[in-house]
Amino acid sequence: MDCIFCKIIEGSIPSAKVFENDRIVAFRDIQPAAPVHILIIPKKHIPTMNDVTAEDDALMAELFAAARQIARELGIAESGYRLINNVNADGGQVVYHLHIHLLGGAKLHGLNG
Ligand code: DGP
Repeated sequence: MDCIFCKIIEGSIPSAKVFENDRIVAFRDIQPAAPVHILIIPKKHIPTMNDVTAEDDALMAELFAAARQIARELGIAESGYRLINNVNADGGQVVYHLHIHLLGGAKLHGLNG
């Protein structure tokens, strides 16, 4: 499958991983938009949020649990952070493997900030 994030999961493309278990991996974004910029992804190839089904409920909850844990471990839980999921063209999605951006480490502006 020609998916860059699947290649990161299988290890054929290197990444700076900060979290991994049997279902999820998280790694540093190659084009950081903030001092802390982590991508949290399911190992299951789900192209977009539109493709999530009820059978993925536990997996989605686990993605957010991983986000909370990573934010704590990287020391930004209390100062604050932002979670973003871009969907399709108008949402700015570039990589079609579901991912949550975890951004923090500085005061973020825009989107009511
Ligand atoms: P989005 O626009 O939401 O699809 O975000 C895709 C993000 O993926 C973007 O911030 C850059 C990042 N990215 C793309 N290719 C790679 C890669 O090979 N390695 C890493 N670490 N990040 C990547």
